[in-house]
Amino acid sequence: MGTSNEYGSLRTAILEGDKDQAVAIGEDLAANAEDILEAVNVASGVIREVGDQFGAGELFLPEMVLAAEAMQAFMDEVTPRLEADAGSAQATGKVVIGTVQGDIHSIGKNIVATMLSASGYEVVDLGVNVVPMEAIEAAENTGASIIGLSALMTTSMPYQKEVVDLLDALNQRDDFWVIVGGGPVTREYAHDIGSNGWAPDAAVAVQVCDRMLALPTSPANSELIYEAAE
Ligand code: B12
Repeated sequence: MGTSNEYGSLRTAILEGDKDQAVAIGEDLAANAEDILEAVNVASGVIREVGDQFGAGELFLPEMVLAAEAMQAFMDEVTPRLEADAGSAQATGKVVIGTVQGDIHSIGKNIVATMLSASGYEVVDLGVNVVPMEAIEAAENTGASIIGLSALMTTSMPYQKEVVDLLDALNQRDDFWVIVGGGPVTREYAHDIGSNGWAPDAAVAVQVCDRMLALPTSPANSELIYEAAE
């Protein structure tokens, strides 16, 4: 476990946008933390705090940018350890994942991609600002069975729906499992837009993908999967 002191320093480093300090703490936690996912969850909580302060007008865009850079620098340090710890499963399926159109938030999507690939999935990361048709074509061209869509803004969430609608319109709804997530994306929303899966974090995302692929039903006929099997 990282010490609460170290988590305190990590919090300060991200809040203050201190990249060097975030890298130093990341290095140390990558080498010594017992549970690296716990450290990632702490950092994720801090960057959300920054978002809340931004939303409340208590800090401004340049500060949010610096905090995000510190968070990203921290993630760069700990990602290899995250991969190593989750790793060693056999390949189970192929996923294309991206952040939807109009949205450039990548941190959470990257964590999900890392956890999936460390858990044995072949992951094709389409990056950010992915238009609906691009996601579908990429899934087709790579032979993926799952399309993962991240949205961090209320204004970009409708593009998750658009992917599902397009699959319907193209008569391809049964070809791919769709899983959605990201800060404002609720389980209810995922259900309402006809997604197959939803997860609040990366660990659950892996479990939901495992469950979707094990289902006897086809995507068009499945209920929303949103948690690990009991
Ligand atoms: C960091 C950040 C940024 C960084 C992004 C850096 C980067 N490379 O990603 C920067 C500074 C660049 C940025 C820019 C902007 N941002 Co911003 N940003 C954030 C912030 C603070 C944190 C997001 C984050 O990284 N969270 C940490 C990660 C780990 O959590 P997560 O993304 O939720 O991911 C986890 C789960 O959701 C889930 N998950 C995520 N994706 C997926 C996908 C699948 C398939 C599954 C199953 C699960 C899953 O698993 C993840 C891991 O556990 C949020 C605040 C917030 N509460 O989200 C605002 C926030 C999202 N941003 C916001 C805004 C407004 C903007 C800007 C428009 C600001 C501006 N005026 O320019 C621009 C957006 C430009 C654009 N077109 O996209 C608003 C959005 C409001 C809205 N409309 O909904 C927020 C909510 C801040 C706020 N309170 O106002 N931002």
